[in-house]
Amino acid sequence: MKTGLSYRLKTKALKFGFQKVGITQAVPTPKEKANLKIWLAQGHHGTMEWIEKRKEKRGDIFNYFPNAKSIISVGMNYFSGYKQENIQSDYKFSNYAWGDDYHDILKSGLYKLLGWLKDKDPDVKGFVCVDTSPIMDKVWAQRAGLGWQGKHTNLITRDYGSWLFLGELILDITLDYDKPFADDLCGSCTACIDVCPTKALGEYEIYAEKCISYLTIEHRGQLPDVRSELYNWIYGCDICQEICPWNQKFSRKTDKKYFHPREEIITWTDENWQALDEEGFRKLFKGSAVKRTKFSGLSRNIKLNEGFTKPDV
Ligand code: B12
Ligand code: SF4
Ligand code: SF4
Repeated sequence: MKTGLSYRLKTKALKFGFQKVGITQAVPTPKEKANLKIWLAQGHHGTMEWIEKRKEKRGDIFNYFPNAKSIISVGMNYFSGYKQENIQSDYKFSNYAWGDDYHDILKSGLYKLLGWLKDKDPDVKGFVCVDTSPIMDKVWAQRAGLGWQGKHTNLITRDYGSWLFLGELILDITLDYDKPFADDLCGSCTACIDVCPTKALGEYEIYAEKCISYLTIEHRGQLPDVRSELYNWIYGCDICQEICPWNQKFSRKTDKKYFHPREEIITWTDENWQALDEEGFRKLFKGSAVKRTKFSGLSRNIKLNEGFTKPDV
């Protein structure tokens, strides 16, 4: 119904800066919960104890928000059009962190949406989630019809590829629901699995403990001598998404300048990165998601990659 609340919420979400939006019913997710538990039991979370600690919530939305009825799932395109080749340095830096912190940007749009709804019905209760809440963003996005989880495990959309951030507004009211995205458009392709230099991918499964993104961002403290395993990446890794035909064909440039690379990301040489100190780190990454590694994490990654010859991947 084009005049109903659900329709108006979706129109507002698009107006507040999201490119993709869908609504799904809050339901138990026993299959995903079971997969999560197996994945944890096999140790694929590495040292990310925070996933283990809140697994009951992550696997079952009602353990997080008992009155949940509906989930509005949103996606925001962050593809800036720049490529790794545009970066002066041999060090590689994941494109999702080139600009401003996506958590703040998506949350601001979702709070606007909640505010708009509360103006109509002050009794509505809602939770805004972006990445850090103990729920599975990709699972809800697929159920809300945004796209499918590719073999590299990221959510891919037909119209933007996978360069999208995900977020949710969980509500205690009933809405009209979209159809889940039922197709798996990976087909017989295995490009992401084949290209991953550390063999961190099975089909639709990630062994995070081997993933460069995990090693450079999430692993705290000293890394084993993984010089050759970081493949020059000093923050995150984009290899499996760069190779994906859906990104090669369907990425669309965002006009949002806050996702474009900060000037230093493009112009800095290896020597500039090697000379980065704590004060410089704080200035350069103010308002950026890179804060997560702290200075100690990023400088550890830079040191581990020193003198490493750029491989052909
Ligand atoms: C933990 C985490 C990581 C970990 C683990 C990655 C992962 N796939 O779980 C690490 C640090 C490695 C990571 C890396 C990245 N991340 Co991350 N991450 C998360 C986080 C916080 C939780 C994901 C989660 O629940 N993992 C648990 C595992 C079990 O889930 P899963 O891999 O999706 O597994 C499902 C299926 O694969 C399947 N499954 C699992 N095992 C098996 C086994 C078999 C045999 C089968 C058939 C199925 C199966 O069932 C699971 C449940 O449905 C989410 C935010 C959130 N709250 O959801 C962001 C999130 C997934 N990350 C995101 C991003 C952008 C990245 C990076 C691209 C960043 C970068 N450039 O470096 C990389 C991508 C690496 C990759 N190939 O996935 C985005 C992805 C957006 C999108 N379009 O999908 C999210 C959604 C954050 C956001 N809100 O935008 N991330
Ligand atoms: S992000 Fe890099 S290391 Fe991790 S699975 Fe993808 S290609 Fe492999
Ligand atoms: S590279 Fe191929 S298999 Fe991997 S996610 Fe993309 S389409 Fe799917």
